[in-house]
Amino acid sequence: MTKIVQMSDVHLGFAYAGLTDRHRQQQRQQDLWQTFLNALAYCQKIDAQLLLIPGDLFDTPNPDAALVQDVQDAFRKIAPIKVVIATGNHDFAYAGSCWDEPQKWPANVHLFTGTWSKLDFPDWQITIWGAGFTAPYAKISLLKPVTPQTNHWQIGVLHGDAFTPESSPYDPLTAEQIANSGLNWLALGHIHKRIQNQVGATAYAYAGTPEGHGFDEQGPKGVLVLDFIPGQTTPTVTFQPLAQRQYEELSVDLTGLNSNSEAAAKIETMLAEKYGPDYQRHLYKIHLTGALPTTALITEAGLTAQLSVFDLRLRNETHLAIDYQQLAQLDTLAGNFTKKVLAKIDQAHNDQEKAQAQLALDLGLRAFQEDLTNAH
Ligand SMILES: [Mn+2]
Repeated sequence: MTKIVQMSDVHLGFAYAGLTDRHRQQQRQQDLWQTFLNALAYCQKIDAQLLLIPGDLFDTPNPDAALVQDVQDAFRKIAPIKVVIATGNHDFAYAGSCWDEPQKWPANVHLFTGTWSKLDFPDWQITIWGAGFTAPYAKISLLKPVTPQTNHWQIGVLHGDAFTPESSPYDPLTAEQIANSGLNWLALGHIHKRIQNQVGATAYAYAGTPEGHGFDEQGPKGVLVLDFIPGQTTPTVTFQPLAQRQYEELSVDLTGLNSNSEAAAKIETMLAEKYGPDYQRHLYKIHLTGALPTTALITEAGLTAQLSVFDLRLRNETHLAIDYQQLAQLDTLAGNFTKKVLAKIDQAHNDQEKAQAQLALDLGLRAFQEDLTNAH
């Protein structure tokens, strides 16, 4: 049996500029590097023969020279594990790029930096095929069909877009093309989400990024372990989580709660239930929903101060527990104000306008606290 690890879209050198706090930004850069090293250590731990990296190992086509050297050293240390890299749209190969100095890459590393070609591993009954980006775009597909062989694995390593091939400038790969590729397995990079599929006799997967880069890359992240078992036509695939931290987005209903400490307690309980006792290490975007009592004193700053998590973004979508329609009938300042703003909410052109008007209504009504008490 041959054991292969598939990892893609690491984007080493990514700056995490979305985090404004410098320390958190640095921590995330360390996390990314640590996950890369952990993935290599994991290959050793499970005795993998090969590590496939289908593109975007680096975040840019001209990564820092020191980073490139560190990556080369890290790969050298895991020999005799073979590392097979295909360049992607972010780290495409060009004359003078880091890929262009083969003598600097350790002997256990093989690079696909141009047109479709192959690499034979006769002892393992494996041929690895691949191609690499040589520019930010590859409008014509880089994949070429190969001849299937019995008792021999044909494996492809490629950066490309199998999801919107009709319009993609990133090595478009149609289902038909993959089905006719003659490959048993196609290791793909480009989509940062973990996706596994099969068309015809060819199975393929995006491992997704091993460490998220932002809230558009949520949930557990890691690598794929591929077990090529004699007698099977496609490998057995297992997901191995490796990310240091996760990006998570959720809604918490604060209906009836009165204080920051009550709200924080409810959120903490929910996070511990969903993400385990280690929940504090993750990054959260939390939508606060529900109907708050008009007497509630819950503030974004106060709640943030009481919630100890690595990164927190709160979205206030709560409203006051008031019968707005009933209030709008009253000929009072609060009643007339409510009537006017309800009309604005009604006429809002989009959700954002609607949310803004709702917020204005609730802020205004808090100012009319006394009238509200009379109205109930
Ligand atoms: Mn990528």
